[in-house]
Amino acid sequence: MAIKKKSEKISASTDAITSSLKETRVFAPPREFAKNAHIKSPAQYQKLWEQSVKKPEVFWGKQAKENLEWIKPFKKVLQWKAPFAKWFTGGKLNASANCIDRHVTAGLGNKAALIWEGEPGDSRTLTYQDLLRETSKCANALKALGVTPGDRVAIYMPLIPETVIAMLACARVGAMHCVVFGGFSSEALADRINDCGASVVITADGGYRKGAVVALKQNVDVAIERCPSVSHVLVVRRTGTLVTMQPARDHWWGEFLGRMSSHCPPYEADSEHPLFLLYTSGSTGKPKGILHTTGGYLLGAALSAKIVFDLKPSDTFWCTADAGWVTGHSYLAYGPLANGATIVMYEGAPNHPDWGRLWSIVEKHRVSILYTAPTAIRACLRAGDSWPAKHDLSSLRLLGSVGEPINPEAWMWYHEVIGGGRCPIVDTWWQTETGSIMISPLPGAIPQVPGSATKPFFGVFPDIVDKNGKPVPAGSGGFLVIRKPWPSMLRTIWGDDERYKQQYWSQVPGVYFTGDGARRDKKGNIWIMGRIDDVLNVSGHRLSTMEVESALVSHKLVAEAAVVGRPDELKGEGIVAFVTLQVGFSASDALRDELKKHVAVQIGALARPDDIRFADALPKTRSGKIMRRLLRDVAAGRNSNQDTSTLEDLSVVAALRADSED
Ligand code: 7RM
Repeated sequence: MAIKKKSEKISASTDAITSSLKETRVFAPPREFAKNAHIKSPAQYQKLWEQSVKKPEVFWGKQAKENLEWIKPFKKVLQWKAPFAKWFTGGKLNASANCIDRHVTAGLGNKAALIWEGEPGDSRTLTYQDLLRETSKCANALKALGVTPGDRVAIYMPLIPETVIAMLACARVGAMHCVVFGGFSSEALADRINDCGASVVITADGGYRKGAVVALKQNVDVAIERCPSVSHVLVVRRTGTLVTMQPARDHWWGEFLGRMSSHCPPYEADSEHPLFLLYTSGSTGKPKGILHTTGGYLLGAALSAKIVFDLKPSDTFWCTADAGWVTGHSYLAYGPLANGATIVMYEGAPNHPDWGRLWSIVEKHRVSILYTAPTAIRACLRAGDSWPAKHDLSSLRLLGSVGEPINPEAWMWYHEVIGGGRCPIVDTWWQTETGSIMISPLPGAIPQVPGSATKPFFGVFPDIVDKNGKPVPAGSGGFLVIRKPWPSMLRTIWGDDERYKQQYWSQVPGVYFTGDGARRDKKGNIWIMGRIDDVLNVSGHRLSTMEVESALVSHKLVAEAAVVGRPDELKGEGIVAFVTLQVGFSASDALRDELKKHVAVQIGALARPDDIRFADALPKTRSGKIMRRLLRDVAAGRNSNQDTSTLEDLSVVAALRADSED
């Protein structure tokens, strides 16, 4: 393996985003892996990809027939009245039947569908047969509570099997689920319930997180005081925490489902019948309810799970995402279950009781595919190699990353320390809005380059353009857009078609605007450069914050970094970096200077931070995305009126304000 790294000076540019990351290490798929993979070579990938974008309707029509079970076949693959798409019209199917019943019918009833581990160490395994019984009972319970097709059901749960069961039960009766992350406040929950008008809330008495109990039911009680649409609450007993049950409104899951039949015929949903709503925080204003529908979404999730993770019947697939995030929809639940795989699910924190937890789960359940976020990888890297070293990780054959750009240092650690140098890494770029993976190496076919998401998935036609919509040359940064509709694309923002049009289809007319910056290198590999709102403008040069962060993290003492701009009279924007250090090292003025110099050497003097602030932790959402808009306020010394409902730990911000260089 050739290890070579260099950086180049920044060149002046006004429209494009200047790129300085020059990662040149390449990891070809291991021969054995490629031999057994669904897609085995670059040529095979290239041929299929070209077919898929030249004749998308032929490609997707074939895939939909092969990968999904239809109650009634579809008549037309795509109806496209930009920007509104309808996929597989005339077809009828049920998502829960595709994820469960068809595998039971195929004789896999006794196969483990879901292996779950609670934070305290308790565990449960559900076979496909078990999943069918529990999902059917829950579906009947929803019907008994008055839920009908098209209704909305809010799910506010810890990560326990009932969360997936509840999602599948909604799909079974044709109701839309709206999963709200269990770490969100009652305020955030109420806003989302009110936006979608949910009639039922499914929750638990509590959930375990870092050894403590999160009082979920209590939050629900507070939230629905101002949610007139809610008529019933179904409560799973998880922690035994004392809760108040309001007669007629609140029901214990165990008792209520105990009275239900374990048979529930799946609702025959039109392909475009809504499947779920998932809220994402827009950069401003109220959260957006992203709408996904049945046939297209399920095909996107199922096919990408199969091809990108090279899923085989023998795999044990662990996606560490919470169900409250889109990754928990597509790759914890729908994608792998549609493929009849065995999934692993873990309730708690990665460092409970210590930093060996993830690796002990991999060892115990013989996980073969692990899919997690760079933030978790960096946290584990920071905790040190001694934790994974205590465990047998030889069951792993493939690793995945999602949520943020993965910096080359974290990539290399993941590859060597976790993957033992033998596992390909798929760096998967996608969004809540895209529903499924859009850009990623295929593990048996595409050479991986640390930090690059590499190539588009089948049927995905990305481009990188300037603000006038003109493609930028190779090597230049620009806006990432998608030129053609794809089956798992969002259909609209709930209740707001105008905002949907304006936000995603108007910035560059006629194409889908991702909001991310990216560049393509000479080999055609795509590099995601982060959200365009995060781009810095220093003396007329547009710099990607992510690249300055990557340069900081390449210093051996730095664990994690977040870079933002602050108003600067001379330069337009000055650069402020928030830095956490590796365990055992402390901040000093000397280190501050050293880090500034390090960035200047790595990228160029222009990218040298004006201010570096050391911190114990950075403010993040629970899916691990750094909340830079909050840090911009901290950097500028402003009080913040940002929406902090998605922030994991509010105290982090107070601590950052306290540590100022000036
Ligand atoms: C799946 C998910 C979407 C945003 C997206 C990007 C960032 C996600 C990667 C990535 C670089 C990746 N959905 N992002 N994956 N950036 N490389 N592999 O994260 O809706 O929660 O976020 O996340 O900015 O636009 S999301």
